[in-house]
Amino acid sequence: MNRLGTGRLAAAVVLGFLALAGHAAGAEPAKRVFFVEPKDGAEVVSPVKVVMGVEGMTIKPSGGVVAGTGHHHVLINKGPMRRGKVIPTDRVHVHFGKGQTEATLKLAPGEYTLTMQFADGLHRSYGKELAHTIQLKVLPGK
Ligand SMILES: [Cu+2]
Repeated sequence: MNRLGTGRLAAAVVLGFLALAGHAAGAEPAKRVFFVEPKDGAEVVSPVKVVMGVEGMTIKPSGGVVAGTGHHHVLINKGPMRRGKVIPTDRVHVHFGKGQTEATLKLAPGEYTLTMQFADGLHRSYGKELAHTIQLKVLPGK
């Protein structure tokens, strides 16, 4: 009946300290955008989940222009757009003007070049410094 000293530990609560130092320490963080998913060279099936990352800039829905902010775009079978150029809206220039960082793209099977392009509130490209291009192979679905 003795259950003494069973060594049952109180739940160890680990406090996670959020490392916000990057912004507070004064070091200008490198500005970049990047595909979190899919990875360069990935082979996927449609619909393709896309996760878009950004560092050194703040996501803001389209509308007014605020320095240091913008929203993501995915350009299908295109490279980066020249800085200042307005990104068209059509089937191959997809805007995420609500500030989305995730999306699904319906793509027919084949090989693709996908470019993430960050742009300001008036959809004006930030240029190749804030772009990331990957290759993707979409395989036939089940
Ligand atoms: Cu846009």
